[in-house]
Amino acid sequence: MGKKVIVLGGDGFCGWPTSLHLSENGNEVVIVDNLSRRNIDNELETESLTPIQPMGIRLKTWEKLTGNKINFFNFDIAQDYEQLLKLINEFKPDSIIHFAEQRSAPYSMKSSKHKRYTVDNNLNGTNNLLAAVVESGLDIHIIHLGTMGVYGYGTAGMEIPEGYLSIKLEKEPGNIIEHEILYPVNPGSVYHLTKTQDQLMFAYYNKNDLVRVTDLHQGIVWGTQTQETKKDEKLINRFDYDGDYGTVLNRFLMQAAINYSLTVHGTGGQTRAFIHIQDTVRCIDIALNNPPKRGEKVKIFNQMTETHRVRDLAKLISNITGANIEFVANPRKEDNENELLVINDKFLSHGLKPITLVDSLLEEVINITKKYSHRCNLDKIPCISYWNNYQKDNAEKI
Ligand code: NAD
Ligand code: USQ
Repeated sequence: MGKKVIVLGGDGFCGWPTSLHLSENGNEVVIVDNLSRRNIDNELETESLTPIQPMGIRLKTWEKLTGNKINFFNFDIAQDYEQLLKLINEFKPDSIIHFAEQRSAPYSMKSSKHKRYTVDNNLNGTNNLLAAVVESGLDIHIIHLGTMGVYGYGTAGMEIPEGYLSIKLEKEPGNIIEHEILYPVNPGSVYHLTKTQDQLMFAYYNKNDLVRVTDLHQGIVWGTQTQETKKDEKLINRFDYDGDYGTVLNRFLMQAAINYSLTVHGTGGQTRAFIHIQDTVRCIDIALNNPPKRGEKVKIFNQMTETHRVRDLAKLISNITGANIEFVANPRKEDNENELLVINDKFLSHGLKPITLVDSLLEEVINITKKYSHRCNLDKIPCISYWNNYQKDNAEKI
């Protein structure tokens, strides 16, 4: 049976295709978004490579195609607590899916203004949501989009578990005590720092108020379209390629399409976790239909399907497209090389059949990056947000 779902951040890259997927599957969907992501594009003087439509056109197109109505509310969940509470009290959702955060690591590192905005927006938004769910008295399942980055990107020397780590401590000789703790956090940017703090808020409200929470530790999302966004060009999803919001794989695909050298940071030895946008929406559907019980601790899933080293990704794309590879100074403070092994058994055990990079790369290049390459502004490609003055000076020397 369909559920009543509020999607916070439903105009964004992950939120929009998720809203359509859940609507297609018979759920009653309401979107909340303050359009801050579109305003940030105005601030940065860039825009999505794909021609995304205003919310009104997106929703009318969807209703015309499917007969399904999605209601939209434009307000700020970090500032407009009363409006959020009123919506929850009136709509009485079964679930709330929380995408509504500032999600770019480089944007969060641009200046103290951007650091403060990211912290204010992300932490207030998450706390407002949790406080409103408690104040409503309703037993609502919150699904949050967290990040693999909470674990940090050092070499753990072990497989990264799904959220929790079992530890044994020798209190005194022969007396071993066992605990299960949240995996120790190690954020790499102010943005990632907010996600580590989100985790604590979920753990606290879950313990104190028995709020049911699923936290999805997602890897880097690549690709653009899903089965639903492909139905009409007016439903097209956003594609960020600029130096702040473009993520590495989508940037490389776009760069290959316009014969721009692939911008590998440093040695390209950073290993990261990835997932296709179509699998993101499937995973959220699985999470929606497998909620934790009341009183159960926060359910954490690693939402990723494969890991790759950045320079290997560049080589793969270069082999397919003939693109040149350029090793540029790394604007970030991060390990040059790291190993990454991740457990993702929970989604696989629920039947997820991952879309792999090798199978779908070419489709993305032909149908998206080549098709819309005329919309690309070359000046917006370089990453010019530096993690600290050392990274900046170092980049300027090269
Ligand atoms: P996005 O910026 O495209 O979408 C976020 C949406 O939330 C935007 O439409 C924005 O306008 C809205 N929003 C932000 N703050 C808000 C507020 N205070 N009130 C109301 N609306 C607000 O980002 P995305 O790529 O869709 O990411 C969604 C979530 O998934 C984020 O929390 C992000 O941390 C997480 N995530 C994304 C990726 C990725 O590769 N894109 C990977 C892992 C995790
Ligand atoms: N990189 C390059 N060249 C580029 C761009 C990036 O080499 O042109 C490198 C970066 O230095 C980094 C890696 O690629 O080592 C990943 O960078 P990214 O921008 O693709 O991803 P990241 O900053 O980690 O953030 C993205 C999303 C964020 C999400 C995160 C998941 O923006 O919302 O939380 O992926 S994860 O990486 O698993 O933490």
